[in-house]
Amino acid sequence: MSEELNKTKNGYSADNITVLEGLEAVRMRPAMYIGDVNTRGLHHLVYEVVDNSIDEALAGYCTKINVSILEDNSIRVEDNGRGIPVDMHEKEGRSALEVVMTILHAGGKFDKGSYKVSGGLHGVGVSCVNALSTLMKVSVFRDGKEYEQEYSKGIPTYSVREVGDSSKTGTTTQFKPDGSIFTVLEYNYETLCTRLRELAFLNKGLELSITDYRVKNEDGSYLSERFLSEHGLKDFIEYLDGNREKLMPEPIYIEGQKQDIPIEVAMQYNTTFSENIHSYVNNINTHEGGTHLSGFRRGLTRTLKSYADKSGMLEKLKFEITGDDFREGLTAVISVKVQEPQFEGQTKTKLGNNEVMGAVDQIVSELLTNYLEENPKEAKQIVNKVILAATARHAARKARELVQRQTVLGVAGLPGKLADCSDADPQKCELFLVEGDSAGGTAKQGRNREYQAILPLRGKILNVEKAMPHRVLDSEEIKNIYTALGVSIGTAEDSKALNMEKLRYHKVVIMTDADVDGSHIATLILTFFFRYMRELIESGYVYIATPPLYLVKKGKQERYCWTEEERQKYQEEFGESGVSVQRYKGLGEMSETQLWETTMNPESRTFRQVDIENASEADRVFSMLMGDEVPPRREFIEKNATYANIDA
Ligand code: 0RA
Repeated sequence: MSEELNKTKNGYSADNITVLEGLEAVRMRPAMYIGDVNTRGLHHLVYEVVDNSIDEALAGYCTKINVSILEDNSIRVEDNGRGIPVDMHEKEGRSALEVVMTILHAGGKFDKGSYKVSGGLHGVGVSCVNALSTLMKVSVFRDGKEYEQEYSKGIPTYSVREVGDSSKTGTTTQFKPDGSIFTVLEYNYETLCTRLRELAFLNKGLELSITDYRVKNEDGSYLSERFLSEHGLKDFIEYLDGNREKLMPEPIYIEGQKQDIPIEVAMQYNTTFSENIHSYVNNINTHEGGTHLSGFRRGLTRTLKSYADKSGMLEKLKFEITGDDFREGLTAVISVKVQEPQFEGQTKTKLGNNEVMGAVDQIVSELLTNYLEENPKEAKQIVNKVILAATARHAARKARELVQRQTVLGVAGLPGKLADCSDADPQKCELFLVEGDSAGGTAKQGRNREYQAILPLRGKILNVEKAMPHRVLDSEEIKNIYTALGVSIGTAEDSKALNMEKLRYHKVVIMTDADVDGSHIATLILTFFFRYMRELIESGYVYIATPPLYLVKKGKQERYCWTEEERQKYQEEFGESGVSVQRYKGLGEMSETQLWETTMNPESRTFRQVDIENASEADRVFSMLMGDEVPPRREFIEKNATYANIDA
């Protein structure tokens, strides 16, 4: 027990007991505080610490934040802010620094009502990160001095001490996540880059950098990147839409303050058919939208509608224009900073504050009206785009009505190619989307027909990124997928609304060959789910099967291998002579028993669950993978391909 915790006569003061109980609670139920104890939670620790530095930047005192991944997967976050105060905290009877680092929700004690707006995972504060770290060290530079304190599992190992003189100001926090809590301890450089890049766009002028001390470049320097955005959300839009054909030379940019709420919006129309709106509150992505998003939609619809009416361009149109039509091919980012945000919804990512709706609506209406008046050429292009969208939607509705009528009349039924399972409980049932009829046949033989259904897909499905919505609905293979699932992919109001309660399988498994074509097909299917059935992914129902690449055999011994390294290892464990290696080029080369054992049997298979860690990045990557530009796609594939070596 540390000296700090033994300073009262009976060993513990009431305050200390509170601290211990707080830390204990976090360690007992970490997932309640940080979401989960897997990769996601591990990375959230970093975001939590960075958020504190972002707050200091929002207060106007910090311009640089640097994140380092150290060799042992410890994390160091440095900022050049004022430094966390180290003086005695009157009420708590200990250093303010120690209070911040050890007491749950301590953040608010300093900054309530002043400037603290940035996110945090659940606003739990850095003390949670501390509680979940075997080691944490904070160095504070202020008042011409350097101070420090260290902790183990959240408990100080010594009182705040002065280290020496220093002319700089700032805070440096270093921590090592606890291996007895987290299932994964390895940090992913790209994941952290994506969040830091996003933060740079959301906080223009703030410099964020990252260095990975585990990886050296060819010139001996460490892998590192620096993110600094001069134009904020405008740059964000350029980044997101880099691979799409734009309708106007520059994004529309709206910035201002209404009712003390800072509001920033950037938007751009492109020639695609999807709507990509990303909304943020205090730098947190509000996946479920909320009042700021509603305000934006209202302002946008009303302003464009009124402009289009006045322009006379709608006169020849024989049907009504709906809100959806104004958002087809629109990429937009909305960011608001709210003092006391109320988060609602299933994942607590829906803004509830009512006052924000009017504020965003007003500012969007005002500034967009100005833009349309000042840029008649762009304005006309937007209205034309809206008319095109309305026309396509009209056609799509007719196609959909036909499908629905067929369903009612029982004409459509389940797709003929579907080998369904016998159990009717969606929770138990799995649907395998299999590349090709031949592999489909093997899978049918190998499966457990009680709860595993097979739908063979003929080669490449339609690239939905490039097709009009009514063509998507009409495409044979896509129709097979959504009718097998039992859901329709749209209603007249919202082309993305799913009737999930009808979903027939709670595991939808993409099973393709382990080669370039196979991953292309998997990407096409994922793109379709992402654009038209996002809820399926968000609910955690989408999986990717991982068939093995090799079978290494010697006599009666057999090993399946999923990587090149595994193959080498087993070839050497088995000894070189008399070893045979079978390379599976496709699912069809496996016997039904092999396919069952390696890829389909719940006892032995490995599925990768698909999730959307970062919606804006997922959106960008899909537009790039499925778009027209070749160089960025090639670069992405070279960086991420697992199969490149064996197909070469
Ligand atoms: C409250 C007050 C003051 C600084 C901070 C918080 C602060 C916290 C963090 C966390 C990471 N980096 C930080 N930098 C600053 C300063 C009050 C003052 O100096 O008057």
